[in-house]
Amino acid sequence: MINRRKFIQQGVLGTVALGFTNEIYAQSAFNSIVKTATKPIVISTWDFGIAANQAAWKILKQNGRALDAVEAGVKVPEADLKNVTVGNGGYPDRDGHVTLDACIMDENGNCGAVLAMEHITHAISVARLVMEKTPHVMLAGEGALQFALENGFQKEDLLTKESEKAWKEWLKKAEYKPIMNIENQHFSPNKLPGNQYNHDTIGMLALDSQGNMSGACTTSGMAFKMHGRVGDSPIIGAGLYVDNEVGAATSTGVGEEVVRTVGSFLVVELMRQGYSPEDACKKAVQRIVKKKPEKAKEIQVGFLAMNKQGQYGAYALQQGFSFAVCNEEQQDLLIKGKSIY
Ligand code: SD4
Repeated sequence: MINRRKFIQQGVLGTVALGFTNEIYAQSAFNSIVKTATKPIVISTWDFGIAANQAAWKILKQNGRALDAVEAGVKVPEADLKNVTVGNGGYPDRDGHVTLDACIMDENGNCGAVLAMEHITHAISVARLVMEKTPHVMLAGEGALQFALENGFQKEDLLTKESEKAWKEWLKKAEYKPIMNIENQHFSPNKLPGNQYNHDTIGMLALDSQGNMSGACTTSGMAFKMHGRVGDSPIIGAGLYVDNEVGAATSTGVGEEVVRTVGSFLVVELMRQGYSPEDACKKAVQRIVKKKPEKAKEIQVGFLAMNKQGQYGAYALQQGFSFAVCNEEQQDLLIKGKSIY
């Protein structure tokens, strides 16, 4: 009760200090109080987030650390051979190499990433080791693989028969030209009817019972991309950002546009200004539309965010974005993200 009163007072002071209308701040303060009760909580992008959240939940429900939860969670789609957009079995680049991008960030602002790394299923675990065992934040390509092998990971062939077949089909007509947004146009494994768009990077955000937040993001990136292409997913601030004082955000979709707007950092900074997670995601999506109105109609970008109180939200450019939520009350909630178009 003491905490609750204190929070409301801070909310009112915040209203004055930040210059927001009472209505906006009162609304978010109210929601925040309600959501505080849901801690611990984990959320993640797309339908496959449900299974990933379950793995994270096993750790969170035993009062485990959010960092351990997000790593365990995203390892599920990384290991799923049927998933052609994350980890082992992901579609290759135009030269037939499966190259993985991943990053992780903890409650203390520590972070690690691997870029365009080949031959290791659990890119997220290598990213975590970069964070914990090196003085660096990012390792790329051969260097990332070398580091993984030095730390006990085994070299694997990540190109499945199915992915190889899809790549060879693509080569027949594509003239070796990568297509932006290709998941939507030709090869989405979960192709949606009508004008709905789909992408499939997993971004996961967790708030643990200690009140600490962490996030993880992992992908095989855009299918049939140029060799060496890196998207938003392993870039701290673009594909993922965590600020334990404010909240966390992650992204999915055409990474180039997310990098251009430093999307996840933008979402967290908007939450710092007092926007709810959903409104912060919407503002970030609107920024992309404003900068490139023509392009924005053609591509998908989605943001997912959670604030320090466990309040969450998402927004996408196009229809079709979904995210999964897991806490004590609801184990496998799937929410359809709102969208601009
Ligand atoms: C990227 N954002 O590499 C990632 C992957 C993605 O559909 O979501 N692709 O741009």
